[in-house]
Amino acid sequence: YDRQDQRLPKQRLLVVANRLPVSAVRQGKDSWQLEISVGGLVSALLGLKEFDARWIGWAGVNVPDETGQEALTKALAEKKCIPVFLDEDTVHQYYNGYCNNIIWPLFHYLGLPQEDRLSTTRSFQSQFDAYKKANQMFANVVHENYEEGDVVWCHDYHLMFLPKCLKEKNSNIKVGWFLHTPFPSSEIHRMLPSRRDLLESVLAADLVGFHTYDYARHFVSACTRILGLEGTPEGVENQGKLTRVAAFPIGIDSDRFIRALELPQVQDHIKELKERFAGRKVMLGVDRLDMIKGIPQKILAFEEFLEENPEWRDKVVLLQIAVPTRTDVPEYQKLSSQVHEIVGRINGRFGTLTAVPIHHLDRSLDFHALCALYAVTDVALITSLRDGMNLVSYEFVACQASKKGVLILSEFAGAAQSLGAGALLVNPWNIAEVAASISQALNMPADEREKMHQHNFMHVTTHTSQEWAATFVSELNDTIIEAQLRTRQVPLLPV
Ligand code: ADQ
Repeated sequence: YDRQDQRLPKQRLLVVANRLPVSAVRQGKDSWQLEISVGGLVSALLGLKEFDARWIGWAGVNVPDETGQEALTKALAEKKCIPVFLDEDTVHQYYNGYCNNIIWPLFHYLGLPQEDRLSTTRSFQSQFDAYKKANQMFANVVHENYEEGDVVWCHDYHLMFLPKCLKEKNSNIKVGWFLHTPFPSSEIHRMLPSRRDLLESVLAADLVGFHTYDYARHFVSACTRILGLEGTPEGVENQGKLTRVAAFPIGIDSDRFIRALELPQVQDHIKELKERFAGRKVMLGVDRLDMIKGIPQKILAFEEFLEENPEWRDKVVLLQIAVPTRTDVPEYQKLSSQVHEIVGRINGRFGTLTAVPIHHLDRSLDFHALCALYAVTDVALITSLRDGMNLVSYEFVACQASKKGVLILSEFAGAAQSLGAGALLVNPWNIAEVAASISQALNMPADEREKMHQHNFMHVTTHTSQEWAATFVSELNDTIIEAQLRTRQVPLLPV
């Protein structure tokens, strides 16, 4: 299949992710408003233009009645989206419970929930049952929409049970699974009571992908240590079946950002921001409000920097844009109040009647406003405690062609492996080190900034989300052809 050859039909792709790229808001009995969701997965999958792609996922809303379901299905069809309807209890146990309270923190090295241990063990099982049930519901919708030859691409930790559900019903379906979070060291993964089931199910896929080589290696070690299987340079071998395991570092649609900077409304916005912050260096953080993003640690490091460098106090501003997510989970509510409290304290301590050192916004910005902010930034501060990749670092670099600002990046973000040589890498837990990096970044000579920027810009513009998706799908097709050749024992070359 040659993607360049326009005469060939585009490859049909069923992209399955927990959430659709749009969220649905009910307007009436049978009318719906669709809003684009914010998040790394949505941004990344904008790179699927080369494919005839359909999305399958949950629309983020409970729709118990048939009239509502029919109307929503129709509205979503226009966006090539197909809904999976999950009831409230399943969402609570599967999504809030097993996905967000168990797998997400564990895969980011934040451990398992510890309070009320005995009841957690019991509820753990019911949450896992709900997880399997939800995955089966996704599988049912895939089967209903599947056409022969389709590639099914399953995304993320919510759907680790899906490859098995798909293959059980139809072993010929081409199934790929990609993880957007880190895959932790096998020593961490083995804490999961359901560790075997999840690994075995993922192995039912033909191709398993991760952002970095390290995550892929951790996955293979988990399979060898926990399942006793054999790891090979290609992947994992299970009873004669090879599951390919490889690294596919994600990227962004860099052209979209570069082009946006030329738009008059973005230029106006840039002008406004420059006037607003004239005479001050701009530091920027853009994150979903999540404990993995290390927002409190970042703000404390900024405080330490201001404490130690009084000459900078009225010459620098930190803009922290933190879009709230998972707002019904108590830990996230706690995090939000913690961040507000620290910001209030620092602004009280170092602010003046006319200026404050930190502007903290807890909301989502539209694409053009975000591009303008990236473009006026002098230093981007990304201090994730763990992060699968981190696309904000890529977006910042794409918008910095004229400013050539500095990227301070956590060594625990997957992006540190691709942008590390063009960034100041930090351990986000080491507040003093982050504070020192802020000082180094603000004082960095122009030629050094230029060199670091060029390195990153080259990477971001050549490793795009389009390239990422095309490589994954083409590798999946190749894997299947190789497997067919192997099992039918067809000689590769005529003898
Ligand atoms: P996320 O944890 O969501 O993604 P990230 O990769 O940084 O993290 O992507 C966030 C996306 O949301 C970016 O495109 C950013 O522009 C957007 N965004 C964040 N805050 C915003 C705001 N306030 N307003 C508007 N837009 C905002 C997960 C993993 C990551 C991995 C991605 C993709 O956790 O590690 O890089 O998936 O695989």
